[in-house]
Amino acid sequence: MTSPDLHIDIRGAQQEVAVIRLTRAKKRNAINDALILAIRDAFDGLPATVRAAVIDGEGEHFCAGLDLSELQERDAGQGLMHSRMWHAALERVQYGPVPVIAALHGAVVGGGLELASACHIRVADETTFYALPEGSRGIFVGGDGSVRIPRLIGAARMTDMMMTGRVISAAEGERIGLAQYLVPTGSAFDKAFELATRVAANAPLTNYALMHALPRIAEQPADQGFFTEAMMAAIAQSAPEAKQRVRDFLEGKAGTKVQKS
Ligand code: 1HE
Repeated sequence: MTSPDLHIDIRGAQQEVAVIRLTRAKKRNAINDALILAIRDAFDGLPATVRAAVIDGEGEHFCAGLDLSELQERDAGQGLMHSRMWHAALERVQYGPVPVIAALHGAVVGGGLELASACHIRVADETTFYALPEGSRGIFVGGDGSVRIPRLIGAARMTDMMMTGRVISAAEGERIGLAQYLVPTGSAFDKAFELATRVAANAPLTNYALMHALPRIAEQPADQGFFTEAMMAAIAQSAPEAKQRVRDFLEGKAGTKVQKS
């Protein structure tokens, strides 16, 4: 499924980065059914040469969440299926083929925050603000928000956002864990792209472990987590690429030392 509201651009030579852009600025990148399906299919359709992705939004805002104009006519059964459709799409973001960096600015609200929460790294510029207006619209989150957002900021903060309509500023969002990076106005995309380029140069198996093993290990009881970690570590270090990278360090090859930034 494609949508005129989603633009995909593959950049770079070897380890490519996909730039996935919401292009529905007139409606503040509100996500209708066609757009959520296009987001789902965008990740499945990425060429194997792509190693990381950046997702951002055209115009003044990252994303105004669910397209409320489509909400009016749904009954309970349709509402259930609609929410499950969002789950399937955002599952492809979090557990898809490549790490995804969100470049945030302006409104990151409702389903927009759910989309951002499914990404692996969030970079926010100073215009960013976060809200969950579902509370004031008489609805509930339906795009994995009740699962992913408490894992970022805790259930108490999410309850506050939904019950009181609290709007979180860019600075506060970085402090409480909604974004890992806070950057000057207008520079979120550049920073996200720079990070994606760096992430794309990692060994693919390391990125795979971070995307697929780490969140599962974090949910396991410690004893099981330790065991899963050992299995993942053994698989990762057995890859020829890992052996080469370690050899490069031991031979003092340029650019492999940890540097203070
Ligand atoms: C929309 C939507 C939308 C804008 N659905 N059409 N999300 C919300 O409750 C957030 C609703 N939106 C807003 O609060 C504001 O639009 C913004 C703060 C994001 C931006 O404000 P502003 O002044 O720049 O834009 P605007 O004038 O409010 O909106 C411009 C147009 O976009 C306008 O349409 P127009 O035809 O009159 O030009 C708006 O109607 C339209 N628009 N946001 C539909 N969300 C998986 S479940 C997830 C549940 C949720 O996400 S609920 C939260 C929904």
